[in-house]
Amino acid sequence: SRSDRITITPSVTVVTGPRADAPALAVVEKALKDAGAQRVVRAGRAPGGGQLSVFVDGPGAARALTELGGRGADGLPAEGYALAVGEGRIALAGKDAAGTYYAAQSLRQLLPHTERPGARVPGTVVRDWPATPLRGVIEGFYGTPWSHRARLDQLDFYGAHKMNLYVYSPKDDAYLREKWRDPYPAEQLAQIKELVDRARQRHVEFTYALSPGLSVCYSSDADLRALTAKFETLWDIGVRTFAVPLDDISYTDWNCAADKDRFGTGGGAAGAAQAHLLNRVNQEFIAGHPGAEPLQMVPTEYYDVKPSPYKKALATQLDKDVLVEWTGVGVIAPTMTVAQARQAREVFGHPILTWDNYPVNDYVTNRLLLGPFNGREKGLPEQLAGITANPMIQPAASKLALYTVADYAWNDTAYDARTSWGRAIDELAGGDARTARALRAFADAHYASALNPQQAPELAAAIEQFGTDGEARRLDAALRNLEEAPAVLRERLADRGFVQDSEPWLDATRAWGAAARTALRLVEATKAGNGARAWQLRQQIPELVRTARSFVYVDMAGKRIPVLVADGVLDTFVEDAVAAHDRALGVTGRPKGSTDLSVYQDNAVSRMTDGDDATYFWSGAAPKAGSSVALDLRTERPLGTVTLAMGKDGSPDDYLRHGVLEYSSDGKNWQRLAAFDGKAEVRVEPPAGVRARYVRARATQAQENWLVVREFAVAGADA
Ligand code: LTM
Repeated sequence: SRSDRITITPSVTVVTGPRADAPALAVVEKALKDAGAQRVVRAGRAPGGGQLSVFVDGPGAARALTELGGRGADGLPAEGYALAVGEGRIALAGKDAAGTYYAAQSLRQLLPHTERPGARVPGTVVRDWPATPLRGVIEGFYGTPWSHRARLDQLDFYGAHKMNLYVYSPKDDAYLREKWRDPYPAEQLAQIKELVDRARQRHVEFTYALSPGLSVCYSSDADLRALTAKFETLWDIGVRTFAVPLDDISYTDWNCAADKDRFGTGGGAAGAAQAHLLNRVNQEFIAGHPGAEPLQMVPTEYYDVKPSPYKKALATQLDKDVLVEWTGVGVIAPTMTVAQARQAREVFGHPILTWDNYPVNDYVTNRLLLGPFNGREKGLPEQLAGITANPMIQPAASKLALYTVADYAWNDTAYDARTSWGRAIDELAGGDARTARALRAFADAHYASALNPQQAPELAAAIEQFGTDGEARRLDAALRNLEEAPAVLRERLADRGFVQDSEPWLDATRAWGAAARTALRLVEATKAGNGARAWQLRQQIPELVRTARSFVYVDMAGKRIPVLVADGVLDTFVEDAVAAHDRALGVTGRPKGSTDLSVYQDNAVSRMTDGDDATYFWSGAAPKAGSSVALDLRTERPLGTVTLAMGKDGSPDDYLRHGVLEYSSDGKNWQRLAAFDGKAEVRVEPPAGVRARYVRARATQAQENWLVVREFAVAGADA
């Protein structure tokens, strides 16, 4: 918005207003030094003489902002800021202290990284403010809680990305749940204080969340006193925001006779009992502590917007100023819409803070979730008191996704998931192109989740392109980049936490890269009719795949969990290469399954063709009319009996309620074989003479239940 440039001079003067935010000043001064300034001094006024002057808040900044074609911070929403660069000056002003801090963070992003003075910076004028008041992270997962060091690092990261909330709620910290009544050992309290202090320096609100639901009596005076006494110890070390999460407890285990006498049983009673306790906390603790922020709570029914006696009790009986957390529709919500958020506000009757379960991976500990925050409708932040994201067990590896969450929460209108993801990668790579290329390949191979149904989109596109143009060199370059990415990251990535977090996935990525490159050579040798070479490569593949599948994540219980890398893409590519070689040898091979439905956890579509009735494909969403699962028999042949075995123990209703079986020679034009309705086990004998390469089961109506397919088979197809 300005055509001039400024120069970072060797000496820079920072002119501050009387109440300029100290953390903001520290960010400004460090950013100037990182941009080549050798001396940064504070003074009451600008010295002139060609030296760069930086005005932070106060009348100097207001004047400079006006002169540079901008406006001051007056009239902006809370935490907004104005920033201008031009005519040998930089000026920044915040609506409040946090606003000034965010102006400083934006300036830091604008300035280059260089050791020498003289860098030129393009002029600009910015007015900026957040889309929603609360933006942050809830450490709310099951599994190994983050380390103290990792938490300090996270708080720095949140401040740098304009996130202002951190909720301390790890499920496996006993002092927060099982031992909620017990006071902290002094050492642990001292560490929490260090977090509270660091959070304050980063303009992050440290929220202390105590979860008494496993053993509390909501009507008990003694339990109220235990809860508020624990809060009091946290208040004394500087905590000003408190939460009472009541998720993941059940009404049926609610074992308090006094509560039953007073409130009865069931959802409505639980809502009333919880409202009773929370109102007392609100009135007797929060209201009695001037400076405390509004109380937050997580309801027991946090995952939908369906009216219920429980929600009605909360809506009508819980104090109106309590913030209610909500995960969207579904515990892991693939999408979140403005209409749903409005419904949530209505049905819970309170301001809503989302507890967005992304990129949390405690339910898929075999995966890293490195894709962007996705599927959240623009306009959502306006409906909300704020957005908090539940991260992965791996703190540093969560930063890619959290960067994008911060981006969305600050400015959803301008948010583009892929662009933000690319920026997150560049930032973490510290501007080093080689590291960025490696990190992008690695993150692409760990992209899929409920929010990002497509696995490894860039690698999948490269494989598809190879299928079209047969350019093996190009695909080999992509696979080599993936294979080498772990070594590059281990050597060059500045964020060592990321490397540490990703260890087994780095090992597995290198190994899958090697397996896929061998598979590519096998494809080429098969195509070239070089039987001896193909046979030699083919023999290497089982061991390469075994190695790739051998790397494990060890959870806090010591369980060894094999990790996944670009599953459905790399494994399929290797399987296809082997199948093509089989065909060249005149062997048909196992049919290949596919689907247009997303996959729940690691219940991959390949499990419906593995010949094992105990494993299954499980969709990650309910089939719509037209959704299908399909088999590629790999060659056209007479069709034997078709078996479609759906549903499973524990989920007997997860089957296609109304569907048709169809067959095709080319995968495009389909003929009907049979219709089926209302049964999980389907067996069809095709008329004699029917030949096909493809068979599919297609839903003819939308349904509520998800789909489990244990086995989908055509007799005689598994040669
Ligand atoms: O989502 C909520 C409110 N509670 C738990 C979380 O602690 C857990 O991390 C996520 C993901 O598994 N699911 C929950 O239900």
